[in-house]
Amino acid sequence: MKNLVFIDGEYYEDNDAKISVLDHGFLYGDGVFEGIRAYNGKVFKLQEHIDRLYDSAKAIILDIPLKKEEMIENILDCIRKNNLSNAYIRVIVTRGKGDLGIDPSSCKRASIVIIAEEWDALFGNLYEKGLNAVTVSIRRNSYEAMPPGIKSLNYLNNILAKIESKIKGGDEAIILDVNGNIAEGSGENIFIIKNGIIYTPKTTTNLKGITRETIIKIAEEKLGYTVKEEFFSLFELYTADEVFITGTAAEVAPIVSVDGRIIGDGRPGRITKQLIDEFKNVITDGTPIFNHR
Ligand code: PXG
Repeated sequence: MKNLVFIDGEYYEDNDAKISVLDHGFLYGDGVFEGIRAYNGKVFKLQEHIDRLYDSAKAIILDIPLKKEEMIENILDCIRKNNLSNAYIRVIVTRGKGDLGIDPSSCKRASIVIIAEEWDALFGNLYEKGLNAVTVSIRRNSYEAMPPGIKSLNYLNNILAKIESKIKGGDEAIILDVNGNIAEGSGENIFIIKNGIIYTPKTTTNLKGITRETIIKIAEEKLGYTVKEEFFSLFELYTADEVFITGTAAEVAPIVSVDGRIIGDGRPGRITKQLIDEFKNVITDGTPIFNHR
């Protein structure tokens, strides 16, 4: 069956779902997006994703021509139109159609695209045995150049990291910040565990991940672990007892080696597995796709 894509209030079959080449999202990557998942008929952390989308838009002075509640209704409607109960939902807001030239003042109205598809967890069969990660030479955009908290349509920084990780034979990239501390994966936040304490970098060098937030809450409130939000270096990463990454696409993925250094005993760690189990419990909670309100 063909997917139905929402563009500015209308639905199009995916082959016919098109945006103008004069849209500044296409011309300059001028826009913002979210990746959201639904599990068993419920959208996970929908309000949090919407809040982040509108915050990203605000940070780039982009007016989204829908109220948050309307956006939520359109997202739920798009999932229903595609008859999905497990879904990956991509919401894209572009600057809209304008003149050539970067000045967005010629773009009269932002365009909104919603795509809902089935899409399994990003790393396929790697969750059981864990990922081999590699660090890459490209650094995360500095906060001063482009705050990593803006989920913008310009993902070249992350794409270059992904390409380099594949060239180096890794399953995923680990990106350092401009100071040489660990920032995040190409589309995931990162955690390490040492002597029972969980560490993750502060969010000035990475996206304020919703899965990250969920895992911190599970770790602290449900399992009673100490979580420290602080920067750490390559040495701490290489010598960690456990490493894992988190994201909407990737969910929670254990890392079992970094640049050839075996992490722990080379298998997904005990605490990581505990967190994965608890994560599977909480994703059943969310905004119902049917019977909303
Ligand atoms: N860092 C970056 C750079 C991301 O892009 C995350 C961390 C994790 O954030 P969440 O809120 O998802 O826990 C992301 C999210 C994709 C895709 O299509 C990427 C993300 C999310 C969904 C889909 O590759 N990245």
